[in-house]
Parts: sequence; C-alpha cells; structure tokens
Amino acid sequence: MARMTLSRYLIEEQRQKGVITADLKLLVEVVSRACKAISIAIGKGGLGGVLGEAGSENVQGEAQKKLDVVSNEILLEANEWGGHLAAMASEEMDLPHTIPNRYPQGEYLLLFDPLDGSSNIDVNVSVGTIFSVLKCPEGADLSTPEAAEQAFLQPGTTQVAAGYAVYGPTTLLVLTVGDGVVVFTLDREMGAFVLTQENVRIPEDTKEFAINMSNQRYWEAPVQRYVDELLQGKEGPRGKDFNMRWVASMVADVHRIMTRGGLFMYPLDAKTRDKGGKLRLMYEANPMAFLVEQAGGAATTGRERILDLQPQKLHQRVPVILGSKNEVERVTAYHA
Ligand code: AHM
Ligand code: MG
Repeated sequence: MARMTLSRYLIEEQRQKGVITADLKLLVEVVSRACKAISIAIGKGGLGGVLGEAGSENVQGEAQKKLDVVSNEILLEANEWGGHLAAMASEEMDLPHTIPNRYPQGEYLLLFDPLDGSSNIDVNVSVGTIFSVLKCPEGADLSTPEAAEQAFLQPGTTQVAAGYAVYGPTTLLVLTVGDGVVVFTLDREMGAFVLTQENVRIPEDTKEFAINMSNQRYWEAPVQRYVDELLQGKEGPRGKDFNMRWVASMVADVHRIMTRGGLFMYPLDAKTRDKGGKLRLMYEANPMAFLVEQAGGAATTGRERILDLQPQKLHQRVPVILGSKNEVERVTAYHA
C-alpha cells in the first residue's frame, strides 16, 4: 500500500468520509508543521542554545524554559495568518491571542500546551505538544483578548479535534478528529508525517500504573486505597502484580497507555487542592480525555467524566485519572 501521509489521511477524512471541513484539515496540517519545527528545535538541544531557563514566568507562576517560549512562538506564528482560526489560547499565555485584523478570521479556536513535560528537556527525556480544537460560538465577542476568553469555555465534548506530538526517539503525531485515533511518525528525511498506526485501542485491563508516588501522603482516601491494593500485588485483593512507570511528561505517559494500556493519575491532593488539581483542563485533560475515549479508554476526575466538565476559566486545573477503562472505573467507583 502507498504511504499514507497526514495530508492524504486528512483529505480522505474530508472528501470521502466528510468528517472534517477544509479549514479543519488546514488547521491540523499547520499544527503538524509547527510540531515539526518544534521537533527540530528540540533536536538541536545544546547546539541550538535552546536548553535552560528563559528567565520568565507564565501566568501560573511557573518558571518558563527557553523551549516553552520558543514552542509557543512557533505555534502562534504558524497559525496566525492561515484564515482558519478565530483565536488561540496557550498554557504559556495569560490571555487568548486573537487574530490580527490584517488576516482573515476562521471559525475554529485552537488551544495548546506548547511544550508539555518541559522539566524533562534538560535531561533529554521525551516531551511533547498537546492541542485541542473547538468551534468558535457564533457571535462570540473577540474584540479584546479579555472578552475572547468566554468563547473557549466549552466542555470537552465539543472538541472537533485533539492531538499530541511526542518528541522522543522518534517524533510522533497522535490525532483524533472524532473518528478513532491514528498515529503518524515523522519521516525526518522526507519531512512528512506518515501513518504508522490506525484504530488505536487501549486494552480495558492493565497491570501498569503511573502516578507521582512522592505525593502519596497528600492523596485522598480513595486513591490511597486503590494504590495500596495495587502495591499488595498477587497477595492482595487484586490477585496480580502491578508495575509502575512515571515519566513526568504527560504526553509520554499517555502515549505508553495508548500503546499498551495502563492507568495514569494526577489526582486531587492536599497540595494542589486550592488550585483544583495539577493538570490543566483546557490544554491537557480535555484533549487527552478525547483521545483516550476515542481509543476505548476512559477519563475522569475521580468524580466526573472529564469531557463533561463545564470550564469556569481558561487556565482551570483538574484532577486527572485516565487510561484502561476497567481501572479508571474502579478508581472512580472508590470515590463514589
Ligand atoms: P508542564 O505542562 O508545566 O510541563 O506540567 C505538566 C506535567 C505533566 O506533563 C506531568 O504529568 C506532570 O506535570 C508531572 O508532574 P510532577 O513533576 O509533579 O510529577
Ligand atoms: Mg503541560
């Protein structure tokens, strides 16, 4: 079979299946080009002078890495002029970025975490880009960045596309347009994303879990109970041994789950309770939940389905429990 590039995949989704519009096709292609540029910047590492701190803080008071800033700029610049977007929002920017008047405006909203897991950059461990696409509500006020925030506050169920790039030993683009999950691998010589996996399915059961164990003393009782039962292994109530992995790059941890199943948790804990959790709803939880559900997995906060949450603000944080369906359901049941 001929190689299926991302462009061809998108054309078929548009022309034959009618799943996406021409503008959404353009949007995903532009995002993928930006991911290619980010991949190249990351690949240069110390040679490109891109490692280390930027010396600035983002809106959440987190120190920005140089590559956080570089990646954010690459995504903004690539998406500004194509005419497919009404506005963009980023984990690294206080307010939405509206499209300058000199360019045409489109009907979509793009949200992204330009460089997820950025604490891993300087140690040469996988990082990634996460993105989510919404339709801009008709009549939305985009006259100022402050007013534009409202347009983004839609539940995850309204996403029309979501994806992530993982910058690991290979650069991958994992995508859903609501028609299952597909994986493309960057062919570095050709400069093209080529389809390498279709119809990704997350096994319903697993023997692998991912959580930052150093937060154990802060967890709530249901998560304490769940992890305690896993740790008892064969001798415990679960009757089998579990293995643990924690990359501390959500993209890498989620990609492992996409590949062979598993459970990922960044639950509510006493340390992050005031903020609502650690991970961000709009840039991390929603796109990943959409992808995971499209692959047959589940995603909740422990109490509610993530995709059903009505966002209150752009930079909102939420607890995240996602992955193999039966395990997510078990942890969620322990919260009930
Ligand atoms: P970031 O977007 O600032 O990189 O933060 C999100 C990351 C996730 O990728 C990862 O799952 C988590 O933070 C790791 O947190 P911790 O360092 O507490 O283990
Ligand atoms: Mg992140």
